[in-house]
Amino acid sequence: LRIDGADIRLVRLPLLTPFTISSGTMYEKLFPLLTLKSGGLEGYAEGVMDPLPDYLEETVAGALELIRTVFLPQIIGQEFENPQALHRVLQPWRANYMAKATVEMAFWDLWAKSLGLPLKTILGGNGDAVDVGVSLGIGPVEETLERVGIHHEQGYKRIKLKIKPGHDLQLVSAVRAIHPGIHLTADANSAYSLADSTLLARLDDYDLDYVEQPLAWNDIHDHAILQTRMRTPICLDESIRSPEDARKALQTDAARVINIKVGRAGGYANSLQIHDLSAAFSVPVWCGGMLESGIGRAHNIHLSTLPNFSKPGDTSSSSRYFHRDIVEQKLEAVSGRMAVPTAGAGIGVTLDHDFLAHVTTFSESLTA
Ligand code: OSB
Ligand code: MG
Repeated sequence: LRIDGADIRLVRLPLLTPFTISSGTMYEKLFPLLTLKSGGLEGYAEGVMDPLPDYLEETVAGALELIRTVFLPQIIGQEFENPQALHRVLQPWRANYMAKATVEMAFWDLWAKSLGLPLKTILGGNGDAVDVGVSLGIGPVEETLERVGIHHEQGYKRIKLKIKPGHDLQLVSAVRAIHPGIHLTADANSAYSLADSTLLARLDDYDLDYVEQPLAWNDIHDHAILQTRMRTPICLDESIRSPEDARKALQTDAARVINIKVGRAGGYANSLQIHDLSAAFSVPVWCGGMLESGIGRAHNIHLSTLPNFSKPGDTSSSSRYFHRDIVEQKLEAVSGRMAVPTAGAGIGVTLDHDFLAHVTTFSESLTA
């Protein structure tokens, strides 16, 4: 499959409500949107990096520059037999997993379309819908309790609470008191250190499915120590970006659950390996999210159909975040299930070009 050209856009989508995690607040979703072209076909993907290096170290500005000036010139006009061949070209560059993922994911969509198959099929997945939960940003406890009630009522399969120092045990205990039976988790986005072990171990009283990324974004070692001090399973998100990261975490019991975000982990080649390696260690995985638009959500849903994605993902209804999305299909959960999009082959969604033009702040086309 020859890559004839590409469109790279910068898209700015307003968020319906600000989203706060331990490291900061997002007021809008700014992301690079990539189209790779071959013949009459187009493959799509979006980058999940933030404008500022607050979740991980990549940034929108840095990634956009790297994709435009290094990655795309390297692959446009070139022939790739399959996505692994493209992966081998990008893999030698150090880190920059989110920028690499953007390019690789768009190629997987393009390749699936060239074969006339849904993306899930070439990834090795099955089924027409996946289980999903919601991720609730940091806010007043009363308001969070109300939102938990609404989403539980809607049938979401798991509620994830964002926590940070000073906004943790009291919140989790208040939610658990009202909802003794629900699947509940907490995500700290790296807000704690080993010095907080005693506090973190008190989460054991609330029967969480897991606690997500309590310690540093680039740590594995301290998570292994923390796991010896608490019963609640530790789930790693930020720390797992490659199969090597996953192996080290699995071997040392630093992760009893892994959150796979294909956009964080360098793309599907890495994500599939992390998925398989976790399965070999009997460690379940689930599909995280980064408040993606419909393009990234469609990718996430297809990935979630793989067999070891045995816990609910974070791909909740698009309408929770955006008043209008850039894809023509409605990606809405029904009773905690998200249907796999099927509008054509590949990721199964199509761009709403009218709306996209309104929210595009930069656009460039490259050809061979
Ligand atoms: O850690 O999973 C995270 C959003 C932005 C940055 C980091 C995270 C999140 C979420 C939201 O939890 C998941 C979603 O609804 O897309
Ligand atoms: Mg997380």
